[in-house]
Amino acid sequence: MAGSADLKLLGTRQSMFLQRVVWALKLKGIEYEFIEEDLFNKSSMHLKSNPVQKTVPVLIRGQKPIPESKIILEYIDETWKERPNLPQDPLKRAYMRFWAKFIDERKIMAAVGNLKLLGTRHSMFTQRVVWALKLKGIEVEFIEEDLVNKSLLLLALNPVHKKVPVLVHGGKPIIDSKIILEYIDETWKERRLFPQHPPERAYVRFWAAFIDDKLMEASKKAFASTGDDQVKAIKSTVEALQLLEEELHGKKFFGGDQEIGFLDIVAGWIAYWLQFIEEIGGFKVMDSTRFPCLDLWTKNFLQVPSIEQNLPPPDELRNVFSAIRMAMCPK
Ligand SMILES: N[C@@H](CCC(=O)N[C@@H](CS)C(=O)NCC(=O)O)C(=O)O
Repeated sequence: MAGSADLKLLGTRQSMFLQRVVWALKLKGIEYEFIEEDLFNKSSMHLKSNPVQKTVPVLIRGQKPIPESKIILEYIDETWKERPNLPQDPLKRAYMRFWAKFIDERKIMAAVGNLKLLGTRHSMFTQRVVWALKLKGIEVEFIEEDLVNKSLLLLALNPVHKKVPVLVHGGKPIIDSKIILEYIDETWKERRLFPQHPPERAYVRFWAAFIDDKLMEASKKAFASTGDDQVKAIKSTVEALQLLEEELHGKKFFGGDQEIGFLDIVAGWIAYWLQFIEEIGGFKVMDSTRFPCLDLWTKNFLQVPSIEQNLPPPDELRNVFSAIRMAMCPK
């Protein structure tokens, strides 16, 4: 193998800029030592090797650091000449540099421009954000993600969880649907989704956490299991639904009698996705006799225009859930 024993590459594994350098080194069969950096706690080697921009990747050869992915690619190509990646002709090299600069500055940066939402149409978490934006009349550019083949943009914006939804506002990513809902409500104050008083705000946050952590987790287990495990998970789902039924008692919406709010949006998957989770998972928990308040709430919630007009098609959901169930419970 070519390369040098003192070739070090500083970076973070999720970074698309790091991967460019990894690919170039691999293509040329060059050995190197990879040093994972923590961008929240930059090492002294990192800060010393790129004191100007303090970014990674940085390639260090001997004692000499080379920062910036595109500059590193050129350095690699000029140093190890086997399997050249850059054209030899100066005009073609100039064109290549032009387009490489364009891709970094215009394409990636444009994608993280004003207000974008990375998500998938079938995702109940993504849809929470879509509904909130619609209710407030805010336009967003929707970027459909393929979760089987996640985009570099998603990995760069949400390197920790690599999940959708991600809202990008003014170039800054906001992650996790419930956090995004709070962000939206704090940023665009028309048509408030949250109550105004701190105790009520704390209260809706509590129930939102209950919906995701208890009810959704239990129904996910019921969906992804069979036999005794499924029976146990169904029981937990019903118990959680019962608590929610009691919470809703006497109200049209979780957010009050007039209009839907944060908690209705978080609970929205119960009104629509749950029926497909039940159908494909082969179990039944919702019924109007057992949960009359939730049943009525479902009907009212699905009639709200911003919700009704923004639901994924049933067949699409059936296909998605069938594929997941098949992967989890193959038979
Ligand atoms: N707690 C997160 C959950 C998001 C989530 O689980 N998103 C799914 C799509 S429905 C995802 O991106 N999955 C990709 C993966 O797990 O790799 C939120 O509320 O935003």
